[in-house]
Amino acid sequence: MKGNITFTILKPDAVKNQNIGNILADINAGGFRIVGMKYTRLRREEAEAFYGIHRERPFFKDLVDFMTSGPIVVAVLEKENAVEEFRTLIGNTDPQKADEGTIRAKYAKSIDANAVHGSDSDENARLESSFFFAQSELFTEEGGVQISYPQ
Ligand code: DGI
Repeated sequence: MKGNITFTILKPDAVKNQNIGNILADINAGGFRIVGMKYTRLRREEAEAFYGIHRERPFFKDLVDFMTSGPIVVAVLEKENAVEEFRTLIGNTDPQKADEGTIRAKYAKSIDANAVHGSDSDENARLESSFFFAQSELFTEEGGVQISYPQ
């Protein structure tokens, strides 16, 4: 069964360009509920850990530099089939290739400054949520905490 939770980051470019409100409006209009949200900034070690899977890629240093360059908004979102639905809403990693109307097509400038992150699997959605949020900081539709984190 597909999970109903995904995790997003409104990246430093989205914050700098004052697109927090626009992007959150698109997220709500896309049928997602906000389950948890924070305004924060990544330290270098945190960005390296979060993007650890890309450690060997040539763009890793640029990615970490960019993700630590300013404040971000992190959020946990709820919708049926959330991971896939959210990736459709944000569009291709490269905004030049993103479908018209998607968040990246509207608000991203380049493949590295691409406005938003969206988890790529249910497992990563839980893992990434647990990176930023305690279970007690997440509020599902019924108001209760519903996300079970891996031990
Ligand atoms: O899941 P996505 O964010 O769509 O894409 P991903 O998991 O493949 O890559 C994570 C981030 O790394 C992406 O949002 C931007 C950056 N990135 C990915 N591929 C490239 C890249 N940055 C540069 N400069 N060049 C790339 O080819």
